[in-house]
Amino acid sequence: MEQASRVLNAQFREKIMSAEAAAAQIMPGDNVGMSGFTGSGHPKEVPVELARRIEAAHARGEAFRISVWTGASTAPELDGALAKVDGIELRIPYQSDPVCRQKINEGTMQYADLHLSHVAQHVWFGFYGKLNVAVIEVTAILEDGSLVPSTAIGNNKTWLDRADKVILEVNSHQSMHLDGMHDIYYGTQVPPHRLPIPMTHSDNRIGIPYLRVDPAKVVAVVETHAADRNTDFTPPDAESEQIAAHLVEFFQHEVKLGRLPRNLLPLQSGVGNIANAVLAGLNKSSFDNMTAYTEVLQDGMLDMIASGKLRHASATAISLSKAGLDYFEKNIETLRNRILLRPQEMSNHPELIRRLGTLSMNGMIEADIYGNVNSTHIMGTRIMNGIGGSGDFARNAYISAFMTPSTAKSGKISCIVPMVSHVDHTEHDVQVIVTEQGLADLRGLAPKQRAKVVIAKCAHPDYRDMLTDYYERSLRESPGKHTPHILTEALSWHQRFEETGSMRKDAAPAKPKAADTVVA
Ligand code: 0RQ
Repeated sequence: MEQASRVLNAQFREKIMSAEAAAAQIMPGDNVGMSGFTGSGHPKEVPVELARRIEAAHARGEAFRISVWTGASTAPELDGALAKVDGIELRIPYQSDPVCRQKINEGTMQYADLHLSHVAQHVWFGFYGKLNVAVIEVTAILEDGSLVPSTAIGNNKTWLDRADKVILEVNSHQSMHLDGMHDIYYGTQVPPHRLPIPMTHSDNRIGIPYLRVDPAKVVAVVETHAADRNTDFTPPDAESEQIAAHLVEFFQHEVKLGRLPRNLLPLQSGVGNIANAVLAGLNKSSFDNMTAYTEVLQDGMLDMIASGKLRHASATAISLSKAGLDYFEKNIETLRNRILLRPQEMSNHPELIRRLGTLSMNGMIEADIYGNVNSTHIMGTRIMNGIGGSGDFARNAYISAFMTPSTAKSGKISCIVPMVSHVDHTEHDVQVIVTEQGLADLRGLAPKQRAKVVIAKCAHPDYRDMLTDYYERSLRESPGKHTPHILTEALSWHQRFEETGSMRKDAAPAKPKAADTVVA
């Protein structure tokens, strides 16, 4: 069906062209700032055409790679398409695409894994060089040239302000109901001119509903009609339900002690199935009138709004399943005053997270007995996704919790280890660790006290004795008794997994691969 054009401004209408013609404006070596955050609001056509162009250039033997800056993760038609043709030189600040991950881990793509709150300000400071082009999806361009943002804001404000050239994708698939649900704050300054951000509650509006752009910089407007990634969530399994139950019980306990208000404090929830299960658990709990100050609004939060448990949610992106999107469209009149989308420099701002006092709940890959957390690297060297916003929240939250099942890969990996193989969140930023086994409240505990609680509450029974044995021998043999370790053994569990496919002590050694055979 022919869609009515959403480019309502005459000056912008003159710049409408094909995605192919727009992609031709991007040059080898360019730094390109694209929209997109956790599979929503990313440009749908220009990156695909750019990938074709890059592929053709490579076939002619010409070098053509760009650096891709976004809000967070995108989708196969952006990260996937560009990575597949080896078109990305450097990727910042977060990704979760399988092809990207493969290229990064095989060493053919550079990836700088950044705190999401750092990105906009570092670009303003000039730390990453010049931003040559911005490619931004919007929902509509209004008569006066204002841009109605899409399902994700991410770093779009900064890209539009800083880029030399701007390409706009106007996606008529995005709901016009989004108009009015955004809050773009234009008051940020660079030091020494910074002022306090005028927000005291998570539902405060402090900006305007529209993005703005200097029309002189806009080199192309492309009309698209395509859906976001809209990934379906698997229903909560027993393990994630247990994790959720431990957290709900912990919050109830904190309320009883008067350390949390009855409606809690603004919730921040990470991405993925466990995070959704925790939200489902909160939705079934006795808590009411809750709020959220988070990055991504997933189905779990929508369900909480629908049930009336969540009064208001502030985020930078809406990332829903198809069913969630359907619900969003049908119930927009109720939802519109309960959701506010902000730039990620606001959703992840340390000043605001600290002031509002969020309850932060993020996934992790592993934690060690002293409470250090690895969120990003498999066996210490292979990137999974990235730190995303977890560090912004962990360091500044009222309470920072990290959660994981106690084991991975059918029990062959313990997610509680003697020493993490990569550190994203240090012991200083981790107050609570939760697995299906239980919850370790580490607040105010010294390292040796922490180790005992983490092993007792969080480790899987199959690994508890091994951890206790390691800890007790460390206590005897470690030269320092503050954070005891046997350094030659601290990472041996990971090494054993690499060699045998299991962290268990009784694991049979793997057969040597042909390439590993030593020829005398
Ligand atoms: O592997 O994909 O091969 O099945 O890691 O693990 O259990 O499905 O967990 O989807 O909740 O993701 C930390 C990655 C957890 C996520 C992480 C293997 C496991 C599986 C995924 P398969 P699960 P989740 C706000 C906050 C950082 C960013 C963040 C993440 C795969 O939460 O990216 O928090 N966090 N942002 O089998 C080896 C271990 C393992 C392991 C799990 N110990 N060793 N493999 N796996 N534990 C949002 C944003 O910032 C945008």
